[in-house]
Amino acid sequence: MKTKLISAIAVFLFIGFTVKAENKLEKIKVKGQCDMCENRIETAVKSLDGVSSAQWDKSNKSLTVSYDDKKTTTQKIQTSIAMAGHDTEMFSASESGYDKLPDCCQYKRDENRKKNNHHGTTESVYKKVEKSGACCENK
Ligand SMILES: [Cu+2]
Repeated sequence: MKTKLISAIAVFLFIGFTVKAENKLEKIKVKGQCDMCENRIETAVKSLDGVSSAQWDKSNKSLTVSYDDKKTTTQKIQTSIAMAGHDTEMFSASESGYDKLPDCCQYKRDENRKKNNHHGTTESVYKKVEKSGACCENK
């Protein structure tokens, strides 16, 4: 009886570890300028379901994010960032989103940046993110 209980616990622990192992660590280039940007970017990412940590580095403009890839995707993460006004590797912020940023946050935009944002093919992701209340501006 006791051995059965112990093996049951062992199985649960094992499952626990495998679930944890599915956490994905990713580095994404995100444009930004200052500490306010850092706050804005990290808040936008952390508000998504499944994200366990987000850290944006001002000096190399790189976001390190850890997330459960069953609950969210890099597309959703980058959509959320673009919606907050910051260009990512995958998506660009809308002109109006960028213009809304305070002066100190108006980072230099890449002329060759990807022009796809939350229009066209990424529209569905955008809507999903918006419905889940991920947009930092809704808070
Ligand atoms: Cu800023």
